[in-house]
Amino acid sequence: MRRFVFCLMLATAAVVTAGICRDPICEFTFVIRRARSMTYRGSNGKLYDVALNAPQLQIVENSYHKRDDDDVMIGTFVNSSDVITVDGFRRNLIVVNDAFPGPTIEVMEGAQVVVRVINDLLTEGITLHWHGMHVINTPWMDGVGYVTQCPIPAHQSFTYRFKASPYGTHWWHDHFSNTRIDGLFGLFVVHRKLPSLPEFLVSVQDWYHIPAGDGELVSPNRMSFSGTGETYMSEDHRDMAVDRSEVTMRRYDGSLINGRGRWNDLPLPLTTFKVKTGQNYRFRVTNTGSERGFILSVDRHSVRVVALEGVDMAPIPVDLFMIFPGESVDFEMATNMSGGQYWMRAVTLRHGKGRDPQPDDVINGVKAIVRYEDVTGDAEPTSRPRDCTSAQPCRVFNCPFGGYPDSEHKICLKVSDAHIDVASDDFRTKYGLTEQPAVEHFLNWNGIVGSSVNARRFVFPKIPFFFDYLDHIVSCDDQKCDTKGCKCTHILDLPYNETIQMVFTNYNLEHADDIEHHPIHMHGHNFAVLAMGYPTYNHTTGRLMSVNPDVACSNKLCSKASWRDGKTPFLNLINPPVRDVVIVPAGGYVVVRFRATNPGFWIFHCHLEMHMMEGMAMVLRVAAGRVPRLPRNFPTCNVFDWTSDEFEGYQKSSNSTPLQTTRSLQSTNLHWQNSRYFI
Ligand SMILES: *[C@@H]1O[C@H](CO)[C@@H](O)[C@H](O)[C@H]1NC(C)=O
Ligand SMILES: *[C@@H]1O[C@H](CO)[C@@H](O)[C@H](O)[C@H]1NC(C)=O
Ligand SMILES: *[C@@H]1O[C@H](CO)[C@@H](O)[C@H](O)[C@H]1NC(C)=O
Ligand SMILES: *[C@@H]1O[C@H](CO)[C@@H](O)[C@H](O)[C@H]1NC(C)=O
Ligand SMILES: [Cu+2]
Repeated sequence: MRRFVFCLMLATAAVVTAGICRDPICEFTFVIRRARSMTYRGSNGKLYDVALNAPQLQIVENSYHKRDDDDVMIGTFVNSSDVITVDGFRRNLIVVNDAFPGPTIEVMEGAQVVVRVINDLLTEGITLHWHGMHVINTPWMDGVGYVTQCPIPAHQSFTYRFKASPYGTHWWHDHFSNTRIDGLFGLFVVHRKLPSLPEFLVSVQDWYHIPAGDGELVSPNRMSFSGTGETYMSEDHRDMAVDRSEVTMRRYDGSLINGRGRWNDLPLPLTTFKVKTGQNYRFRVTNTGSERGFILSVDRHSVRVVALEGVDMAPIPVDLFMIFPGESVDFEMATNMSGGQYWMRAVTLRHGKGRDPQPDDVINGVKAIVRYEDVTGDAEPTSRPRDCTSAQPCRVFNCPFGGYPDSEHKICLKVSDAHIDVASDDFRTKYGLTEQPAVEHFLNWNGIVGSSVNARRFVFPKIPFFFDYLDHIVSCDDQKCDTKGCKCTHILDLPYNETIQMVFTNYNLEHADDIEHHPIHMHGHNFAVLAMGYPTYNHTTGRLMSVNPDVACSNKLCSKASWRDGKTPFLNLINPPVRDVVIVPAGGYVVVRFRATNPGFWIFHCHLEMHMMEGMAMVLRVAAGRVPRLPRNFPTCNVFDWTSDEFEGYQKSSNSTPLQTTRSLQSTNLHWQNSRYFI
């Protein structure tokens, strides 16, 4: 089976619309199963390990297949397109329709998208979330385990059906546990009109050599039963960014562009984008990774950021831009070189290690190749990144901090420096920019009491919110939460069609050293980004000095806050950018506004996988009275319990009464079964 990357490699300069479904109903079937990288299935049906014998892949011995057994396959060379190479490390991963990453969906805005999901995993339940889709009128199609649906059990099937809206650069991924980081994801583009430029889709991600389940098991920060901490670095060894924020606790293993990278510089195939001179190209980039943001650039080319999550912005010329997990950034690039080949670079924010990070020569990242037509042969680019100088400093978009040390000659642009390309009256009404917000919520996202929002670590309900969930959640004890922190099912009510202003803060006054930026993702809505406030930083070292003074915390955990002296900072109410993920700077804030027009239960969370799993999430209960009814036969999942008397009653009566269904047992004993949704 061909992998997704090859579609990209074959894409040429012609405007590629072949992969776009233009029908009013677009149907897909996803068969999800586990596989292993760096293995090859022989024509004899056996699965063999392969290794690089540069430049080819060769079948090698392992404990099951030995040359001594006269296995004639050992030592033969295989075509790399028949092997999921990834970065050359052999591990258990997830394939969808035999592809890693999973298939891309490309449809026109407004199409009905149908995805039949067949869960052929051995044991795990899954759900698929259509990241960026608002699933209007069908909020239970949002694919969030125990929020909008029961997980799809192993060996079962579930069909998602929703309207492709809004248009943009999106993706889809598991949203029950953390299997998206094993490969259960793919890209998802919704076109408003057929592309006028040739396009490339780019997935950039960090990649770990320990499967997701094992990674979770050893995590020292789980909601319960903290693990032993292998693959988590002590503070002295953690990757730190230039402002001294922590990149992540997780040990770096590697990164991939469209599923390809190079562990230990193994000369494995990289993703190649074939271009022609004198064209304009659109690259739609999504960070599909779990923990690390990336800084992207293309050697010898300057790029224009033209869209965020695929929503068009006034173009911003930059040399580099950052992209954090969950975010999408589209850029355009003119191929104005006469020929040759150039590196596309994606490097993490690592600047050094430990609490006092000094720059070293470790560069964590991955490359892809931009290759002009004239290039033949196998040689790779020798291009170098542009030097940033005082005469010609580099412009960097989407910084989570105020700036770099002056000596680096890099100018930071905030996401709020972007502008929507057409700021119509409709646009301003849609995002509530023409009126005072009905409510304003301050939400503090950080690790102040473990990963939390306003010191509340999210506990998932035991049944999805579309059922009678109230007896199956852990209510928040506000007094306790605001003084000591807590674990609870944190719900925020938003009234229908009101203008909501939110201030995402990231203030950790308790541990001023513990700083980290969080990409916050809202389901069901996107929002206008009206302002971003950075902390102050030292222009010599680049390090964070003090938190932004605009916000005043009323308690130590900063779960209650307000504008200092009632003074709101400058808000762009004219032409702000719109997105559904935004990075919240450590020691700073972001102000967003939207209208709560989509009734449902929407999870709202940090898109760093570990933080999400550890409780940095909450649920927006939008227009509770207007939430649409579930469709017939929507699957239920139960908390089953019965008393010993009931049990004994069954023992006694079982000889005399005919077989009862469990349904009649449950409906007499568990009151939540009386839900109007129960079928
Ligand atoms: C490897 O497979 C690809 C895709 O099927 C094919 O185009 C290519 O010619 C093959 N290479 C070799 C050396 O057989
Ligand atoms: C290509 O365009 C970039 C950005 O506008 C410019 O800096 C560079 O000099 C151009 N290169 C050539 C060969 O024209
Ligand atoms: C929401 O409110 C706005 C502003 O009052 C109004 O223009 C719009 O029609 C309302 N939308 C709905 C769906 O009620
Ligand atoms: C910035 O850091 C440098 C080097 O550590 C130090 O000398 C200087 O005093 C700092 N500046 C401020 C304003 O703290
Ligand atoms: Cu986070």
